Amino acid sequence: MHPGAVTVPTTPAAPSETGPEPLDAVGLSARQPAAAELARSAARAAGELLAPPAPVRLADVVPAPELVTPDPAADFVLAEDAVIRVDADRAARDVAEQLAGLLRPATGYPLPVTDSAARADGSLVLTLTSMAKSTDAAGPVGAAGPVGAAASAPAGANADGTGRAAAEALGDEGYRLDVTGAEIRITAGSAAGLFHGIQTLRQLLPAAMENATPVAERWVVPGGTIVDRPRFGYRGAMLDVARHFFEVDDVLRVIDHLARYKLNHLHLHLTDDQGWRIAVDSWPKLTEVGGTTEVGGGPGGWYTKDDYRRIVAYAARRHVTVVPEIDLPGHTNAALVAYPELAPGKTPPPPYTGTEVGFSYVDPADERTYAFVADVVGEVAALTPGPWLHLGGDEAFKVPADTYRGFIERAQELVAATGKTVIGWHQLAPTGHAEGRVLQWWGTNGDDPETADAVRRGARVILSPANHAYVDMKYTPDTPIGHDWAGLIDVRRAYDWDPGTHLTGVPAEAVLGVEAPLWTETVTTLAEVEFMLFPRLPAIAELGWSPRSTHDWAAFRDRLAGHGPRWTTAGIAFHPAPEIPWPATPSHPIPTQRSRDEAPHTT
Ligand code: TNX
Repeated sequence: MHPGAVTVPTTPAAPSETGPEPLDAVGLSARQPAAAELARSAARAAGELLAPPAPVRLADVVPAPELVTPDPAADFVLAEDAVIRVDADRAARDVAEQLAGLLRPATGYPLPVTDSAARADGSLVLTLTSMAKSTDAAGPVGAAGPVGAAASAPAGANADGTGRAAAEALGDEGYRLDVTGAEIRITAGSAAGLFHGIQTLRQLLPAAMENATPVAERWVVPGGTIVDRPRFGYRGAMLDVARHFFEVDDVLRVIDHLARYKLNHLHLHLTDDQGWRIAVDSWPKLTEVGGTTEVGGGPGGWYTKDDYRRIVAYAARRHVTVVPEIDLPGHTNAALVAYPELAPGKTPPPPYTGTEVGFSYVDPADERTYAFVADVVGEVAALTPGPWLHLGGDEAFKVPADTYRGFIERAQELVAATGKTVIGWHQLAPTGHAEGRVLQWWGTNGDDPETADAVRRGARVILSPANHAYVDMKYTPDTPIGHDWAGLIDVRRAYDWDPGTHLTGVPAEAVLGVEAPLWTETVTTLAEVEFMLFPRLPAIAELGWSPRSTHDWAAFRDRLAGHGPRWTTAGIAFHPAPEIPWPATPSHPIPTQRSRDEAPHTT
């Protein structure tokens, strides 16, 4: 019996709690508890009965889970001697290690990760069970994920948490979380599902969990069951590292932010007029020359191949797939500065550090351009474990429509030859279909016959409507950074739309998912990146993950409010949007040992 149980123990305490006892005066064995031990157990149990409820409610998770069944009588309290038990499966074990890594800093507990076959008497147990064979983030996560209405049946229907059928109902990314007084158990059919499950668990612990060093806290998790899986297979954010360059460590931190909210794709906008950010061995001047500029005249920068490998590996461990974008044929001034032979007039343009768009393009009439495209997409594809390669295709204003079509169709073939699947901005729509291709919608009117037609020809769509999902837009007129060409986007505007019905003629089945792009013309530091992402990123994440039946602004607003103190504790910058009822003071003051012993728990 562990200290988190709420029933008075009727069986003797496990020997490991107190150590073996000698026979007492009347000859009772160590297995029969002495009066003092019984009294201790009873006091502990009474303490738990009187214990305050968990400060977080089981339903407070963002994105909203598919099915939540609270059991207030079954709260779990993490104790110092808890262990994390896990299947022998390598990928599941890695998730368990990551859970330990999340829990150890603030609790200061050792939380050893052990084999699930090993008995752990007297300890609290977190069990991660991968019932089906684990999959890796390197696989075609987005392509294979549940799409649109396909995921609408309630996962809880046959998810009994023990059988293969249950694992199958959870799909590629679903999980089941059972919290009882005795243990926390996360069950999934894949390592990705387990990973999403630990993100949920993290949110159910007190906000003090986000501390980087040990704090005194009652580490209570609300009792009950969550059965959860995503609505859409592709849930992402884009970081424009071309307008302003961001160092590898900044990108890794953004990946952590994605993972927290169960986003599974990071789209990197690697090239634009103002800078080329990914090393290409066969065209070295792309970075050596094209990488040294950025908006506003700063030094720029670029990723070596090892830098990029570090990013994709870090992402893969967090079940995030990196989508590299090489923007073509427009947005290419930096490449033209490096290689004037690619420019239409063969004369080098001046480096560009402004914020206009639409003036540059690689020469579609020169064969050398296609050798360039083949080399670049070949090298980038070889570095990228995920299934996607984003070709850009936006705002090539100076390229006539027919020429544009010919260029894109050849470029699509060159991508296909690398084994990757094309994603492109929705300007690709009028060009010929390529097997599996995906169009990323960034318009503002919800009605685009060309995109609807491309969908009829087999394309799928990622929704990034600029007037809802563009997190480079200002929140309010006085937001110090950001654009407003697509309007102001407060949290409600980011949240209140439906990817399943947003685009006329694009049914939910054709929607691969959602993405929040962050363009960085005005964004120069990690803190500014976070300020633009939070709290809008969790809003977009919820649209991508949660069943439509959970959509409710008032409920979202209240759930989101509890995340403010978490971000503050974790040192994440955010916009304290006035429409969110943030707790006035830290929602959960960190008690001293004394106040924990004497005062009721405040929330
Ligand atoms: C439009 S969206 C662009 C980008 C800009 C962005 C600024 C898209 C595909 N192209 O080049 O950075 O607006 O909001």
